[in-house]
Amino acid sequence: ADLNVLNQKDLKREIWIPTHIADLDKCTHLVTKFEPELDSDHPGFTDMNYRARRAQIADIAFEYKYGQKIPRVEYTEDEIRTWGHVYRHLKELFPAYACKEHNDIFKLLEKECGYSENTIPQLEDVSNFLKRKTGWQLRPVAGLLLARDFLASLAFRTFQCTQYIRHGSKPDHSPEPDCIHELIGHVPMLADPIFAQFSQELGLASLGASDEDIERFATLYWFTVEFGLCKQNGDIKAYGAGTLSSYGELQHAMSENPEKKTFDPSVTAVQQYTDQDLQPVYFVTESFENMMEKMRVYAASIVRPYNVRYNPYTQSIETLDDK
Ligand code: NLE
Ligand code: FE2
Repeated sequence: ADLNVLNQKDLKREIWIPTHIADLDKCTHLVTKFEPELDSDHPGFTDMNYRARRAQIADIAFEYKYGQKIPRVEYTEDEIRTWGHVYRHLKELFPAYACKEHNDIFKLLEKECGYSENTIPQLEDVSNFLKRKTGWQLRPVAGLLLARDFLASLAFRTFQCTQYIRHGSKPDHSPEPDCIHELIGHVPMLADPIFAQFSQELGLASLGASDEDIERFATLYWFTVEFGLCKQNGDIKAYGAGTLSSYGELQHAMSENPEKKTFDPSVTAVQQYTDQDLQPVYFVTESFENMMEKMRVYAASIVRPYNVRYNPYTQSIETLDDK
C-alpha cells in the first residue's frame, strides 16, 4: 500500500501547475462546446454577423497577456438591448430570490461601477472594482475552459471572464457563459469576502490533483459557485452565478420542480449534472462559512504530492512537502 501511495505521489508531481499569476497566460485551453461556429443548436449558428462578432471579441482574449489592461469593447445597440432586457427581468427577481450578499453588492455595483440597464460594464473597470473589494481580478477568456485551467486561475484570485454577449433571440437562459453571466452572476459574489475566500480555496485544492479529482472539484464548483442555493432566515436563496444570470433558471430553481439536496462535498462531488439545460438538482448550504468548512475537510482527504498556499505578496503558489 505504501508503495502505491509513493507511486501516485511521484506521478502527480509531474502535473504542471501555474506557480506565478503570469503563468495563467498558459491556462487558456478551450473546450469547444456550445459554440455558435460548431453547435447547430446554438441560437447564433445561422447568424453570420453574430459569429463574426464572437470571433472579434474572442481575439481580445487570445491576445491578452497578464498585466495588460483589458481592452474595452464598444457594444452595439443590439447587444445593449439584450443586456438591458435580461437586467430588467433579473432585477425584478433579485429582491426575493437572490442571497443577501448578492443583493447588497449588486446595489454597490450600480452605485460605484456603472452597472445599469443601459450600459454593459467594461471588464477592466469591474476588475478594478474587485481588486479593491477582495483582491479578485478578471482576465478575458474566449469561451469555456478546461476545468483544470479554470480552477487553477481561481487559486490566484483570478476569474477568467468572457466578454461577448449571448444571442438576442434567447436571452432567458444560455448553456454557455457570456458577459451577462459573468458580470451579473459571478462578479457580485466575488466581491464578498467569505465567498471570495471559498472560491480561491477551491482553486488551491485543485492544483496538482489527478484527473479524477479535477472532475470532482469541477462538479463541486458546478453545484456551488454556479448553481448553489443557501438558507437565509429560513428561506432558500440563490447564490450560484448560473442561476443569478438566467431569469429562466432563477424562476425554475425557486419553484417546487427541481430536487433540492443538502450540500455535502462527498455526495455533491459525484452528482450527475446537465450543462445543456435547466438543472434538475440543486444543493443547499446552511451558510458560506459552513460550506467552506466542509470543503476544507473534503479537500484535505484528496491525495496530492504536496500542499499549496498562495503568497499574495509575490502572487505565487508555494508548495509545501509536509503532507
Ligand atoms: N445558464 C446561465 C445563463 O443563462 O446565464 C449560464 C451558465 C454558464 C455555466
Ligand atoms: Fe460561470
